[in-house]
Amino acid sequence: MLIKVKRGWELSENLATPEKLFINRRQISKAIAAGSLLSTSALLATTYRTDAYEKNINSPLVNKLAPRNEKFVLDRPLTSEKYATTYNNYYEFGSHKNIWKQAQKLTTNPWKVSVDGLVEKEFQIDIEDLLKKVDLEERLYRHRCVEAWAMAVPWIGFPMKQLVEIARPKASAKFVVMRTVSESKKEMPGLKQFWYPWPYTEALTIDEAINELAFIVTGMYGKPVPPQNGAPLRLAIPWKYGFKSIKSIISFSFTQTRPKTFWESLANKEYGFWANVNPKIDHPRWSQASEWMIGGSKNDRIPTQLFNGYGEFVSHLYKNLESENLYR
Ligand SMILES: Nc1nc2c(c(=O)[nH]1)N[C@H]1C(S)=C(S)[C@@H](COP(=O)(O)O)O[C@H]1N2
Ligand SMILES: [Mo]
Repeated sequence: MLIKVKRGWELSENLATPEKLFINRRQISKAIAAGSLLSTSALLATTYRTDAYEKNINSPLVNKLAPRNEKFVLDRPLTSEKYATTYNNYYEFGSHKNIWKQAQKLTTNPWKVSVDGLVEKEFQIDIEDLLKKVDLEERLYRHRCVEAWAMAVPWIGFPMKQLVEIARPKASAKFVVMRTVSESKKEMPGLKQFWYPWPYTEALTIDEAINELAFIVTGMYGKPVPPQNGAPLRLAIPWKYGFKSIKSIISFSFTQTRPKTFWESLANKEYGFWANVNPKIDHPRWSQASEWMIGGSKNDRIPTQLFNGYGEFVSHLYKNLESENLYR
């Protein structure tokens, strides 16, 4: 079998399909010896996936490698796991990209999630019990950081709509506000930066939260999501800038009024509530017209798309909101 990849850091979408888990490693070596274009890093990524399956078959966070939902397709190769898990934004661990080592200190077991505010009945639930109530699946999503880097990731998780159904919000609830764990400055030294409005919070309207794209992530690359990417529970909201995809969530609070979230409190001219991706609306300090893929070169630009290319799923949500600052 001949596997072509464009660049070393890219991994063809095919390589991540569950069937390919069972590629015989000797066949791969032979293909390389025979001069196919398979690069070392693509080979590694395939191996990761095989290992992921073998090692994590019993983790409730990935449920034997949840089946892929084929509805969500990419227009570009997957980012290799190495880059997606070592180039991160997670300010609780530090205000730079290289926080992955420090993040290993995060205690994620046990993990409880609170559901409160305007719901029929407030409750707390252990993540293992929550996972028994939802259906895990794999989705390939693009991710676009407001800083103009991007990635394409195979997430495992469940539709946020299922969480909203379990929460049973009252009719008066209009927003769902989420909060990141912020218990320990020892585990999360970034919390010592007192000028940030900790804890990290983010929010969506209920209509956004029940949109089929809104996804609660528990795994990536066939494994439980690692601490640096938001273990054990984070969002993936692919049509909005990355800061909306809050990590390591400990509570879902239902409210009637729109909250001021972390980044909005810090710099409301730069980071608003809606934060939908739009190549035509620049950040006050840089252009949003294009993006670069992590693992690649900053000079290798891809045009950014309205709603990050997910308009068919979400543009209707914003029809009557033209007076709002929807793209920042
Ligand atoms: N709690 C918390 N969640 C967060 C952040 C953060 O600093 N803290 N950074 C956000 C930003 S700006 C981005 S781009 C994504 C990055 O996710 P990744 O590291 O998995 O790529 O996480 C988002 N979620
Ligand atoms: Mo971001």
